[in-house]
Amino acid sequence: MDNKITKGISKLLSYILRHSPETIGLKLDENGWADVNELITKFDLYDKRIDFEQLEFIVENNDKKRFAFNDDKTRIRASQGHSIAVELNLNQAEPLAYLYHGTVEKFLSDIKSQGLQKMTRQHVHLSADRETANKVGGRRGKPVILTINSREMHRAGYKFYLSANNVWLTDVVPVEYITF
Ligand code: HQG
Repeated sequence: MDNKITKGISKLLSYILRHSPETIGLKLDENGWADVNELITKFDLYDKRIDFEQLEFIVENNDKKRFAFNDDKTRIRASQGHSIAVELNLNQAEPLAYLYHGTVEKFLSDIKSQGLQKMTRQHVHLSADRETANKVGGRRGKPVILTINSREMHRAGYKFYLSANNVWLTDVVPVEYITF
C-alpha cells in the first residue's frame, strides 16, 4: 500500500477511534471497540474508502501499532491515546527504574507546579526510551525530555499500565518524581 495513503488513513482512524467516532456516525462499545464492517461502511458513507485488507495492513504495519483487532478480527480499537472515556482493561505492570516524557519548554512552569497531568487524554503517556520521548515532544517544537522516577512512584503505590503497543500509562506524575 502507498505510504501516504496508509498514513492518511491511520491519522483519520486515530482521530475516530480515540477522539471522535461520531464524526462518521460510528459508535464504540464501552471498551473502545468498533465493529469492523460498520467502520468500513461508514468510512464509505463519508467518502473515505477503505477495505478490510487495507485495514489489516494498517493494523499490522502501523509504525506504533496504534490499533488492534479482537481475535476474530470483527472488531478494532485504538490501543491507547483516547480522550473519550473507554475502559481498556489495561494490564497493570511494574515499570523500570526510569520512564520518560517528551514535552516542550512552554509547558514546564505548569508541569513544575502541577506535575504531569492527563490534560485531554485518559492517561499521562510515558515511554521506556528517550528516543520515543524525543519524538513525542518534537511534535510540538524543540523537545524537552523529562525523566520520571517510576520505580519510586510505583513503590509509593502509584499504578502503571502498559498498553498493547507498549506505551506506559499512569494517572498523574507528581512533581517530586520528575527530573527536569
Ligand atoms: C503537557 C502520541 C501543562 C504534556 C504520542 C503534553 C504519545 C502539561 C501535553 C501520545 C501538563 C499533552 C500522547 C501540565 C502535561 N500543564 N501541560 N500540568 N502535564 N502537559 O498529546 O504525551 O503518535 O495529550 O507534556 O506519541 O504529548 O498520536 O500527550 O505536551 O504517546 O499515537 O500537555 O500521543 O501518540 O499532550 O502525547 P498530549 P503527549 P500518537
